[in-house]
This record gives sequence, C-alpha cells and structure tokens, in this order.
Amino acid sequence: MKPCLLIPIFDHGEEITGVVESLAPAQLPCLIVDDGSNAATRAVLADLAEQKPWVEVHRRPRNGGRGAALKTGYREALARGYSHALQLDADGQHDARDVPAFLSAMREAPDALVLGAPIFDASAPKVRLYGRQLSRGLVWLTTWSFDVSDPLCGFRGVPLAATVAWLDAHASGDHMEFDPELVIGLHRAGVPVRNVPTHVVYRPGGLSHFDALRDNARLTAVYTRKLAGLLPWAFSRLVARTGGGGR
Ligand SMILES: Nc1nc2c(ncn2[C@@H]2O[C@H](COP(=O)(O)OP(=O)(O)OP(=O)(O)O)[C@@H](O)[C@H]2O)c(=O)[nH]1
Ligand SMILES: [Mg+2]
Repeated sequence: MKPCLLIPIFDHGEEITGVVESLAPAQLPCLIVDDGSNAATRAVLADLAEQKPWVEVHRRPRNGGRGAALKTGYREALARGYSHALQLDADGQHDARDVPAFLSAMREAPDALVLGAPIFDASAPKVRLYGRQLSRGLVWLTTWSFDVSDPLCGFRGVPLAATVAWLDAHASGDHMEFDPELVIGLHRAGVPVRNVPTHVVYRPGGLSHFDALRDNARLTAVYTRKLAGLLPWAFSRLVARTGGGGR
C-alpha cells in the first residue's frame, strides 16, 4: 500500500494550517485540492506548500463542488502512483489522531473502502444528526445491508484504482451527494467496506458549505435514484449467486 493524504478545500483558509500540522506525525505526502478558494485561502495554501515539502496543492481554477474536487483528487493521486487516499476535511472537524487506525484498517483490507463512523458530541447540530440518521437508513436500504455505518463522513480511506475505475464507468454528482453516491456505487461494485469509529466535532463559528436546501435535495435525488435501481440490481445479484443459468 502506498497511501497519501487528501484534503478537498473550499475557503477553509483559517482552519487548514492547523489541520495540516496535526497530520505531520503521519509522515505521509499530502495532496490538497483547492477548489477555487478565495484569495485569503489561496495565500495560506501557498505558504503551506512552500514551508512543508510533503504538502502539494492542486488548484482547480473555479469552484466545482466537493464531489468535483474529490474526483480530481482521486485521479491526481492515482496519477502520482499512490494506491490509496486517506481523505479528511479541511475544516478541522476530523481527529488526525485517528489516522493510524484508518491506515491499519486500510493495510488489513487493501481492497476495502474504509469509512469513518462518526462519534458526535454535544456540539453537533440536532438537525444534522437527524438528517444523517436518515441517510444511514437509506443507504442500508440501497445496499441491502448494514455494511455502511455512515455514508457521509469525509474521513475515509479510498482504494484509488477501484474508485477511479468506478468513476470512469459511472456518472456521479459534483457536490455533497458525491460521498454517499461513491459509497453505494463501490459497494454495488463489490468493494468491501470497513468502518472506523472516529470523533467528529462542530467547532463554534465553523464555516459550513452544506446548503440545507440544495444539498438535501441532491442527496434525496441520489437516494431516490439508487432505490429505484435496487430491484434490477438485487435481481442481477440473485442471478449471479445462483449461477445465472449459464454454464
Ligand atoms: N473542494 C471543495 N471542497 C468543498 C466544497 N464545499 C465543501 N468543501 C470541503 O469539504 C469539506 C466539508 O465541507 P463542509 O462545508 O464542512 O461540509 P460538511 O462537513 O458536510 O458540513 P458540516 O457537517 O456542516 O460541517 C471541507 O474540507 C470543505 O472545504 C466545494 O465546493 N469544493
Ligand atoms: Mg464540515
């Protein structure tokens, strides 16, 4: 396994330095995908890349959305020869002390998608927790399993070859809906899933790009599409399991 760290960022210039510094003990190269951030964030990123030889910033000229940035990141990481991306958010919500736990899960199951199973404290807004619970239930339904503990957590270990192969073969969303879409897609493609418990915090005054209206609508559209596709998928699995009548 040859992993790198991957951070998609949009305008989280105030938080990113702390996040990058907390990752130093991992001693891994870190690819940051700047998705058309503002000038202040760009300046912080330029400083980081200059001061830390293990940090590289890949800039997208215009903001394309979290999913678009992650897709760029997976392709860029694979092109640089990495086998896995250990991705986390730029806003300081994820706990870098759990990096070793993710890496050991990734090493134990190099084929697997390793998902953060978030443990929230009192800082988490109730409305986000309810939305999350709904997402979990819908993903259990669409994958017809309890394999996925949480489809939305941005702290995850991604097997790059399988992921880029899936991206090449399937259309997917460019915004927040991409995270569960990839999870469902890889699960259906037979990629095993592992879940690693990790503490996630909501910092007071933290900047969130989650747009309750637009992102929830996009998530609903993904789940509706995937649920509609469940029957043919379940049928094809059944046929595959029973040998499909072929020789
Ligand atoms: N590249 C890119 N990254 C984004 C975009 N929107 C959000 N991000 C990044 O994705 C991560 C999560 O974004 P947040 O805005 O915190 O969204 P969230 O974590 O789903 O929402 P909260 O639960 O409210 O924090 C951060 O690293 C952001 O910088 C975007 O349009 N482009
Ligand atoms: Mg966040």
